[in-house]
Amino acid sequence: MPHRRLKKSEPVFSITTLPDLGIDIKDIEDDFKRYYGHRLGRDENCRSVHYVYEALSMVIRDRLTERWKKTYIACKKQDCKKAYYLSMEFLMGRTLSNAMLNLGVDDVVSQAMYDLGLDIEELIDAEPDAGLGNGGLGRLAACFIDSCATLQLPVTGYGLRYEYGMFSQTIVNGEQVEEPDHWLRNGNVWEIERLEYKQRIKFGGHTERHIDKEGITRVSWVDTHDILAVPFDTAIPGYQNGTVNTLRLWKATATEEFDLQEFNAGDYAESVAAKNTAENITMVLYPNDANENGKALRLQQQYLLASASLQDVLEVWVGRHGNDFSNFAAKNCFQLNDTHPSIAVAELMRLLLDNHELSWDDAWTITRNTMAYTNHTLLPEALERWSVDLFKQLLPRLMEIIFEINARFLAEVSAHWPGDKARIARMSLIEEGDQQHVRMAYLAIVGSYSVNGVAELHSKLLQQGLFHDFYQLWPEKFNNKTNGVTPRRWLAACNPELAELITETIGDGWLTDLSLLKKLEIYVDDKAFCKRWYEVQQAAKQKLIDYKKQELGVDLNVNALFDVQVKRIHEYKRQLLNVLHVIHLYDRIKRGDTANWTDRCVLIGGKAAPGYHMAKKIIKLINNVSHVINHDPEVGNKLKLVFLPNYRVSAMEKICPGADLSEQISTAGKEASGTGNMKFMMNGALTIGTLDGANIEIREEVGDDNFFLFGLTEDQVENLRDHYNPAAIISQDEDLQRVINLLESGHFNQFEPGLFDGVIDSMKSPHDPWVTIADFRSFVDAQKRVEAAFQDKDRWTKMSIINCANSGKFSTDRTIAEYNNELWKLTPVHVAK
Ligand code: 376
Repeated sequence: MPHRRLKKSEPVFSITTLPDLGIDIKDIEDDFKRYYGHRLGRDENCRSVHYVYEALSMVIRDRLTERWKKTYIACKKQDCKKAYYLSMEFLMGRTLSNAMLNLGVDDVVSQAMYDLGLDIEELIDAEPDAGLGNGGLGRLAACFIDSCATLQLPVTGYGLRYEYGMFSQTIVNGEQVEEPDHWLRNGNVWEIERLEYKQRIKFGGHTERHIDKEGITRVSWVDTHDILAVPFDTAIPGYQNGTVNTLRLWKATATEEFDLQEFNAGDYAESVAAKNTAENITMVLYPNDANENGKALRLQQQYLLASASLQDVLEVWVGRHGNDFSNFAAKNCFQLNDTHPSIAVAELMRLLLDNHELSWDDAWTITRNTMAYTNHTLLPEALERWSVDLFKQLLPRLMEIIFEINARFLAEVSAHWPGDKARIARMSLIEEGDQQHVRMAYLAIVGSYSVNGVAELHSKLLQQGLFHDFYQLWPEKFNNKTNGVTPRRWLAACNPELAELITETIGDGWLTDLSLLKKLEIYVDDKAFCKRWYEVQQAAKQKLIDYKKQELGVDLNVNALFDVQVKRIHEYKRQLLNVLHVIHLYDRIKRGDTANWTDRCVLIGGKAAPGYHMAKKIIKLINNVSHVINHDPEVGNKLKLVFLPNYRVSAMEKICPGADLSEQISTAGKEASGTGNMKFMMNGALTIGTLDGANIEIREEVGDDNFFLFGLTEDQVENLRDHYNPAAIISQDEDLQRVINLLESGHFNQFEPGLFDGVIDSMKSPHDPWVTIADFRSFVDAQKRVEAAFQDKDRWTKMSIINCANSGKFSTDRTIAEYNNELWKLTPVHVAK
């Protein structure tokens, strides 16, 4: 055992007496040289930018670690309530530039690197993204922990340390090809492995009952195949406030005795293979946002996260309070990021009942007062269900506990609605049928004191639709927390020129109180300010153009309207509606209808789940249309369509400062919130959007005149369902007819006959859930209003300023303050800077 605890010897030193590390240019340069030369063993002849990046990162990381310890000590001293954000995904992106900004050393470090003949931008770009998430839900978790640290709230993020993150996307012959993302290949200087805090996780086996001394039935879960969860910690710095919180990610490894058993049986190879099986659990992030589910490995991942994190928290609790849990719920709370970690409800019950010998009622009271659940999607196909058979096999004790929770819950339902059999079947945690399934969302609702949606409309629809029965039973549990994004990464770091202009104009308070951006509004009539705003926007566009020229070899025109849609490829997000509009513009050029034309570059990017065939076809269609348009000399600069490959956090950091128009065009009622919409708005882009998710609140903030609204409302979409007739709509709209004809004639797939039949048929079907055809005319008209506004540069600039000025609500600082004031009730912990 290499990690035995110190027994006889006790340390006679304390690291708190260390002198603080300096942050002057000289300190940074000296430390950098020491790491580069002595630690990494490199010199000026080494041409690899990676080692330079690594040496600088170690310099920054040391300064984080210093503050990290101080935060830890301050929290411990106060014995305050803590919250834990449980999430299968933390889409962190890059760390270096954010760490420098939050430490307040970005200028000094840039200068130090410059003095050494190094370009800080190049070093920042050398870092691989930590792509440990699919999209919105994972990036939200990353923005949340940034805001928690900035608000000095004692919140720890718990997640999984996937060896392979979100796949890397390349486009071959117009099609998506997935490549594994081995992001840890060159090591990760930001993490600290903490073997001393490993946890044991059980799988398989069976349960046994016995009566203890007090005559109480106790359950043991035995003959299990255990694995170990080892934590890797990353520092999460607040914005220039001395606070550094923790993101703790678990890695699965084999237990020592598992190896020994095999060794004793004489099978060396088997034992090494067993190690591999264990490590497989955290090998790869599942790249499916929303569909395809039910894989045993995914359930193992979820349980590992829940069990390791809860045991970690309970270990600290027992270390301080022994087996006295009377205050546990007052001092701890767990926020569940969707249902993915919701097995934590049953696992906390198990640990309290079986390991700490609490009564069912006491354990249940604690559980219900510590868990809170956030829902991120209304799509029924995305609701998690696990087969009872699989559950019994992998987690027999947890299945028993879920059955018991369900029996007691259904008794409550019966008491509330006597004789209402249909309601009991609807509300049961177990879905009956050919095969029984556990409904994870219901487990999360029943086991939590709070259920929230992520935008006003979404929360309302949860209450009126998906979770209506539960809302009737416990209306007080339901609430809304509109999403946000962190303004440090999504404005200050990614758009330093705009940030600088803002700070020069209104001071730097906006970095921690984004509502102050409102002060910009009085400058919309200031000619000099508007001119600078315009110039900064043009420079940001030029930077994006240069970057894309280098990456893709495409030439884009800085005076064209940059029309951007980047997000996961999904039918409900309606990239197809965007493509229909592009084809319509192409058709107008071809028929010479170009009076008063506005040049436009349409940029579309995003990944499709590898098994989502329709989404992959949509990518292929975008690329084929792009090929035809961009190679047509008649089109020239009037119109470009570019697919941006491998969309990810670091790509968005380059894209959002250069966008004029943000496409938020989902079918109303389907996008829970959206967060890309907020990033674009903050950077001064205008939105064309439906009344969906947070778009509604964005429009409320900027006013109707500064938002390009189109499309059916959620009610109208629902009312359309039984009499939707896309064929009739097409026949009555000449423009649309021409677009469909172009598609059907094979104009974009001349050498690939029939390739897009499935895509075209889906839009033409009266059963198309996304009613793309129904919104075409209204979308085209809204795009015309966009063009009119864009042609008037002064008007557009004013609208851009107004959008940025009114983006204050969409800071995660506001979102987290609401979570804290209404749900967590933590006291900020101030740390001496
Ligand atoms: C999954 C969703 C459903 C089922 C399985 C999933 C597995 C992984 C990732 C998922 N992702 C999301 O649900 C997701 O990203 N939802 C998005 O969450 C954002 C943050 O709240 C919202 O802004 C988006 O509207 C929502 O689509």
